[in-house]
Formats: sequence, structure tokens, C-alpha cells
Amino acid sequence: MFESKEQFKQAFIEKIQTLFGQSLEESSTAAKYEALSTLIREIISKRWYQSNQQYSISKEKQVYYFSMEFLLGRLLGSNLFNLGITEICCQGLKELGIELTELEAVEHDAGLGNGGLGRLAACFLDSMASLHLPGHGTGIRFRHGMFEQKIVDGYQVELPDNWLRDGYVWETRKVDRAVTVKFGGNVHMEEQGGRLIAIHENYERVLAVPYDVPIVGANCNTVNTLRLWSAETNNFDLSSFSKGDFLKAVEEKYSLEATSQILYPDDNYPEGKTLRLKQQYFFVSAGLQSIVRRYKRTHGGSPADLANFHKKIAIHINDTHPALAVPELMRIFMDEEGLGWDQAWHVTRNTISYTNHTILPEALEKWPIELVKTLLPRMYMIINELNERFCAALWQKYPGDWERIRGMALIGDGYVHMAHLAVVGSYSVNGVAEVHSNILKNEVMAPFHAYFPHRFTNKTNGVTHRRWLAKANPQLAALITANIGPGWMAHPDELANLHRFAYDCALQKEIKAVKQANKERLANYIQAKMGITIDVDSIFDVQVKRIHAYKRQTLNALHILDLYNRLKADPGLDIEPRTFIFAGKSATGYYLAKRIIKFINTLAQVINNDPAIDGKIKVVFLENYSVSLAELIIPAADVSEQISTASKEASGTGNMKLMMNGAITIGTLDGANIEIKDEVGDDNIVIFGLTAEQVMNYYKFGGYNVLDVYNNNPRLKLAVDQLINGFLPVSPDEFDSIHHSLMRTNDEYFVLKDFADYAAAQERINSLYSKQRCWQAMAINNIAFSGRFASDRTVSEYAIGIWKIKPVVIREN
Ligand code: HBZ
Repeated sequence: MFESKEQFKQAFIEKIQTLFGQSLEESSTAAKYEALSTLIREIISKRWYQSNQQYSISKEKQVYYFSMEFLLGRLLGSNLFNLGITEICCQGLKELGIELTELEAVEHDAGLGNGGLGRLAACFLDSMASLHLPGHGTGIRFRHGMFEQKIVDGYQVELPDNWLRDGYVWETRKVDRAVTVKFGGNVHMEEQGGRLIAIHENYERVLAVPYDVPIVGANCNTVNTLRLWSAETNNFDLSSFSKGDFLKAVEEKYSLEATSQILYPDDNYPEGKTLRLKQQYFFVSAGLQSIVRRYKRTHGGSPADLANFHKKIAIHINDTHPALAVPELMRIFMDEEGLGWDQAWHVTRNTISYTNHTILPEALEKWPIELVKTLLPRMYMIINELNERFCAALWQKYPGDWERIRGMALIGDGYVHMAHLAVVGSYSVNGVAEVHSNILKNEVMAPFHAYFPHRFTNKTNGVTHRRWLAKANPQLAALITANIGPGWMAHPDELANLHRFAYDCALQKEIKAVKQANKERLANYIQAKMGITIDVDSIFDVQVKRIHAYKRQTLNALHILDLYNRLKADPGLDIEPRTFIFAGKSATGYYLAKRIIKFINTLAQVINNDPAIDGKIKVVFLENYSVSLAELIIPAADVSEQISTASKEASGTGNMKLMMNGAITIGTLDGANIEIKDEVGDDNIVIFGLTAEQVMNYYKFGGYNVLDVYNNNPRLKLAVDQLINGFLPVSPDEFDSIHHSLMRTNDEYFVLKDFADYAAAQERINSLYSKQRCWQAMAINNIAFSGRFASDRTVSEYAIGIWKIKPVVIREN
């Protein structure tokens, strides 16, 4: 690597010359970005090669994290950071008159995910590499990632994300590692040499080509691999061609390649489209084929060798999207490697582990039998056999209890139930926060927990503090290091040493100054992007996440409307000035969520333009929330809104990113908020609302009396009425759907029920903020007690408790 700034500068200038035949002065910002990234990639490549070599030689167990989504964001900055050369590059570039941040901004976000689930996968990759763990990702190279969101006249408009348009320096196409994936056709069994063999005919063949992205560990030589599969066809349909049907040949080519064209932008609301099932099988089959091929090279390919597969390979499935790994691994073992059913099942069941990320009933994946049968006939046969065997075993244990057996079957009511398949086909099932794992065990998956009591565990989520603290908030990181030393970077628990400085005047002042600088940075962005001037001395109150009824942006918005009403009625109302900042995307077909976006933007329009308010409150909806935008917003937040209906948010991870940047959580006792509260203590968090138990009890007894709550709270009544009484400058029926969801369908998410308590909690926030000594101490304590929420902790729990993998320290040679 670079021994000095001088050496770096020389290498950088040379790279521009060799890549573009240009001098530094002649090159564009984009060219400079490309040159820098290429230079860095070359450093990475050497370590990548060494890592692969040493993994092969060591023959240690490897884990593969299968996920439909990897929400990586940008890689230049985090690669520099993990290589430990940010400073040398930044200073070297400065001397050449270049700002590193400007080059970083050239990179298109790899937005290959919807939200928490996809970003978690990206954090886990970072942690695995940084903990020296042999762990890799397997996913899809979507040609178009999460759509780009524009806000036009207050509405969300979706534009295609064309992130690959300028090429992607971090990937390497490995055409020699391509495999084929088969769809459709028919399968029959034939006896050959005394064995029943599955014969698959008339299928459609898609070529799966891997693109490998290096995953660089922090301060170590480890470089792991994220393998993203792309659907291609290697030849036109020659029979159509020879018949002169050129159009048909082209049509087929594009239809096959469509498989990896687009990420479905639905979080927690699967659309059940054929193409999505195709995507799932596509990457699962390609990924498993390539893992088995490598295993055979390293450990031998006889049936006896393959019987030890699970001792060397762990496959983790990120929610049920890759659950076809269960029947596909069975197929490979039986149809391609000659193992018998029992042996194949033993190995498969001991290879796969599963994380559940949601209990929302509408989000549990199920696929129509007919669709599975036609698109994936061999998968269907195997699932059917698994189902028969599983139901027979249940019958042994619960003779006559049809009700229970029906509820647990893999196939029922015309569908294949993917969560059932995932639980039955794996050796470990985990939830992502304590409360969520308990709900899985005791409610949603209670019969499975009774049958497989040892299979269920909890692994509370975490996020990489390298990206979300050190890189996103370098000034804060420097301040922390100045006070407690640099050890926290490798051991985030050491952040707890900050606690004793919570009331230290000097530190409080400095923490506040850092926050102020981050707020100014965000305010400048908002000014430039939206032309809105915001008060940098106001409280920055932030709710950034997908727009979803259960996340209750509506509760936040109704409270803002109420605050506005009160300010209008009493201009002298004593409140701290506040800027309410929202960002987030709605699924394209999610009507209610789209109206919620319009509602927030309508409030912004009314409030921001009302001189009577005197700028005391402002509302901003930032368009196109992404990893990079999150890195700008989160360090600037004072208040973190985590206000989901208790029991609905499996964990949340934004809550963790915000706390480690010193924001104070206002939240319900849901997901990881509960554990955040346990870590920081009651004095450093503001909790309100129903508990998960209360919510679930209400559901059991048919809900609560909405009218009672509405009629007995005049402030709430006014705000709810204003949705439909012409008060807002929109057509009178614009917000009918929101009003309807609250008043006519029994307020499924308890927005009205929690309103009064939420408003009281907001007053506590207000009064705490007015006591700055106390507020700054809270901020410091939130940073101090965020160590538990580092993904390094989560990933090492997975490594030890589930995957049983050990670190392999990569040596430079
Ligand atoms: O996974 C989220 C949970 O809602 C959140 O509570 C948790 O912290 C996070 C990580 O464990 N779930 C998702 O983000 N889910 C999806 O994005 C999703 C995407 C496609 C689907 C279903 C869910 O078909």
C-alpha cells in the first residue's frame, strides 16, 4: 500500500494517465473517481486473491449468506476506511486540489434492497470480513435497483434506477464460472441401474453469470466475496433464427434476461408475481450449484465426501426469499450427486439456517401451488415429498389433531408456505430482537416451537459502526477517540467509557458543536435541493424509513398538525423550535402509503408558508431516501422517531444508527427499542404507548373503541377532522383513505389510541431539550451505550451460536 502521501499522489496521477491518456488537469471529476477506485481495487485484488487461496488451503468451514437484497450504498469511502487509508488519500488529494468527498459523490449507490433487511445484509458482510470470518454473500445483480423517488406536487413519482450506466468498478464478471438454471418443462422418474432418477425435459435454460464484488475487512487482510448473479443467454434460439424468425429469437433472449432486471420495490408486502419466484429460484440454484462445485474441488466429490458437506458449509437464508434453497440443495444432492433421500435430507437440514424478519401476516410469503408446479416442477415434487413426510411425522406425534397438522403443513389452502418450508428445512430459526423472537416462539410459530423447541433462538440486529458512526460522522468519531482512545473501533463495547464524561462540560460543548456542524451540513443540502431555509438551532426531529402504515408516519404527522393548531390558537406557546424531517419510499402499489407522503408534504406546504407560525416549526420531506442520504441525515438528528405499533417492527436498525450518532429516541416498546431502553436506562430515552402484549390482546378481543378515544380528545378530533373537512389545500377526498384507515377500519395500528401518550412524550422531549446540560448528557449516554448494537456483536453471535465457523486470519505473503 502507500507508504506516504507522495507515493499515493504519484500512483493516482499515473492511474489517470494510463486509464484515460489524460493529465490530472485535463481529467473530469468522474475520471478522477474512476482512477482512484481502480487504484484501490488493485490493492484489494491482491488481498482478495490471498484470502481465497488461504481459505482453500485451510479447508475451514465457510458461511454463505443468501439474500435477495444487499443494500450496499457506496463503496469507495468504506473501502478506504476499512483499508485504513482514508487520511493519506484525503490529504494527498487535497494537495492536488481535490476533495475526496467530491469524488465519493460520483459513485452511484448500489441500491439493491428495499430497507432494513437489505441493509442488514450489507452490514453483516462488513462485519464478517472485519472479524476475519470466512463469510460470503449470494444475491442478484439487479440491472435496476430500488427506484429513484421524486416528489412532484407532493406525490411520489418513481423513476428507474440506472446505477450501472457508468459501469461499476467494484465488480468482476466471471463468465467462466457461469452455471445454467432450468425453468418449466416436465419431470418424470425413471429407473436406471436400480435407482429412480428424475428426468427433466423441455425446460427453458437461463445462463447465470456471476459478478463478484470484494468485501474488504477493516484493518485486516481479509477480503470476502459478494457474488451477484446476472441472467443472460449465451446464444439466440438458433432454430428460430434459421427459420428466419429474428424477432422471436430476440424476444426470447430478453424474456430470459428479464429475470435479473428489476428489484421488486415492496417491503413487507410481497406481490406474488411469477417473475419474483423466478428470481428467487434463479439465484438460489445458481448460488448452490457454484458452492457445491467449489466444495467438490476442495473436499472431494464422492457421495461419501458430500455426506460431510454441512461440516464445511453453512448456508444462511435472509428471510424466506431464498427458502427454495431447501428443495434445491436436495435436488443437487439427489439428482446430480447420487445421494439417497435420507442422506440428502440429513445434510440439507444441517446446512441451512433461517432468519425471520417479520410477523406481519400479509408479509409471510406463500406461492400458489399451480405456479410452483409449472415454473419449478422438480422443486414442487421435492416439496411435496417433504410435506408428506413431515405431516406423517406430525401425525405420529399428534394423532388425530388435524387442525394442528393443517396449520403446520408446507402445502395447504392451495399454496406452498415458505416460512414452514424454511423452519422444517433448517437447523436454526432466529428472530431479530428479543421481543420479536418471543412473539415468533409464543404466537406466530408456536406450533413449530412446540415441535422443534431447540431450533429457535434470538439474534438481536446490529449495524456497522464503521459506516454509521466513524465514516458518516468523522468529527464525532474523532471526538470519541480523543476522549477514550481508538479501541472502540474494534471493540464498540468500549464506547461505554464515554458514560463517565456524560456531564463533562468540555465534552458536552464539543458534542454539541459537532452536532451543530452536521445540522448545518444537512441544512445546506436542504437549502440547495429544496430551497427551504431551516433553523439550525431548532430540534432536528427525524423519521427516516420506508413509508408503511405500521411505522405510523401518520401518528407523527397528526401530532405536527395538532402542534400547528395549538400554535395558531396560542402564538405564545412555549415550545423549542423544531424541524420535522421525513424521508422514505412507498411501495409503488401501496395506495395508503402514497397518500401519507402527500399528507406530510401538504403539512409542509401549509406550515412552512404560514407567517403566523414565525418559523417555530417546519416540515421537510426529503426525496429519494437512500444509504447515502441516510449518512447525511442521521448524524444531524437530535430526535429519533421509532414509533411503530408495538409488536409490528421486528427490530428496526435505523433506531441503532441514530442512537450511535447521539440522537434521543422517542419510541414505543417495540423491536430493538426495548433493548435500547435496557442499555441506556429510562432516563435516556422517551417511551410511550401500548405494549406488544396490550396490542396483541386487543387484537384477540376485536380491537378497541375508536369513537370513544376520538370523542374524548378534542385536539385529536380536530386533527383527524382536518383530514377531510377542507382545512387542507387539497381536493376534499384526497385523504379519505387515511381517514378511513383510522376511523372506519378500527384503527388497525392504534394511531388514535396512542396519540395522547405520544403528544405527552413529545412534550417531555421539548422540556428535556430546553435543559441543555441534561440533553447533552443523554446524547453522550446514547453514544456510550450503543456498543451492543454493533453488527460485529451480532455476527459473532451468529458465527458461534449458529454457523459454527471460526476466524481464518489472512496473512500477507
Ligand atoms: O428487516 C425489516 C424489518 O421490518 C425490520 O424491523 C428489521 O430491523 C429489518 C432487519 O431485520 N424487514 C424488511 O426490511 N423487509 C423487507 O425489506 C422485505 C422486502 C421484500 C419482501 C418482504 C420484506 O418481500
